[in-house]
Amino acid sequence: MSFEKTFQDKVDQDIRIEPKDWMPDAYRKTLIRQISQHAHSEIVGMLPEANWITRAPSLKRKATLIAKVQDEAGHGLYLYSAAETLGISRDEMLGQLHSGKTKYSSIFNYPTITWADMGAIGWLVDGAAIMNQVPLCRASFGPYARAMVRICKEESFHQRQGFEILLVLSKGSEAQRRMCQDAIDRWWWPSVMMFGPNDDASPNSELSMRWKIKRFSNDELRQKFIDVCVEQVKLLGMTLPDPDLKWNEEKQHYDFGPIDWEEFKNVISGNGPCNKERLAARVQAHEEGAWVREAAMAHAEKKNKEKNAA
Ligand code: BYC
Repeated sequence: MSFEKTFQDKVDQDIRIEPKDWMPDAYRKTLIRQISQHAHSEIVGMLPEANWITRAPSLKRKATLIAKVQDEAGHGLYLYSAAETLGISRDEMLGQLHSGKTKYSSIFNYPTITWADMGAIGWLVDGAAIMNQVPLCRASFGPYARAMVRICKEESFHQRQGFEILLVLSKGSEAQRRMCQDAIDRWWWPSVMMFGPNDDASPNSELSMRWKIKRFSNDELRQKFIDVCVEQVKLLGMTLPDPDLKWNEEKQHYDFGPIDWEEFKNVISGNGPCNKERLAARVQAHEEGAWVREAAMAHAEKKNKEKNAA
């Protein structure tokens, strides 16, 4: 039996592929692409929220937001580790991020301009992330799937804390209610775009579905997300900024309005509202952290020498 066939048989039988197993080059390549971009999204995703740590409206809110941002760093680390098992180094992945060669999620190129944005990010952005990531817990590549289990548990907490921020604002003063609606209006369409291009314009989907990296298509997940949000927004007494949202009895799903794919393309090609700012902040943090990496290496080397001398 060919290596290729043994591999596909395992995938078809839902037997996990592990780092030392034989795998097609294209499978390895697409996993490195997806997992590293996912890791980058987690660490770039820390930036818009970190922006509000000093301005959170209470000590409790500040503590919760710090914990959430810290969780995102942890997610990035699990994911970089999972990608490293495929034979790429963390340095190389970070180099690709900093040079603009690899992408990170479009969503983090939008600004966070009011406190309500922390609620909208938790509810909508983490909500979209969960919808996309729960199926990834069953991805065919073992290290990725296992990393996703813990990530999803934490994302689910993030989503609830975001919704609760909006719930409090939605019951507040007129100005707070306006702030809540404004944040939903600004984050809705970018969140809908997070799922990626329509299925017929998604070049990676066919193979990723065959290899069970992806279990649902971009459009299927987007539809599920929209269906859930239409119900949840009612609890806030707010609205979603789409006049075309309408229950479709035949499909048993909500119809929705056209997505601005021009905007999406612009954002993923580096021209969104905050792309330059986000990358500059990442590069600066990396450069300022060089001494920590050097100190850790020197310490490891010293310990190694001591061990060898003993
Ligand atoms: N943004 O063929 P397609 C988070 C790219 S972090 C930018 O459908 P695929 C969180 C795509 O990469 C959320 N680029 O691709 C963190 C491809 O370009 P390349 C991140 C996008 O891979 C902190 C091209 O468009 N989640 O949750 O089959 C705080 C064609 O697309 C986007 C993940 O990364 C986008 N939105 O499907 C809070 C999940 N969409 O790579 C929350 C893991 C598409 O060929 N990733 N592109 O140059 C995935 O599930 C899949 O990679 C995607 C795209 C569904 C995103």
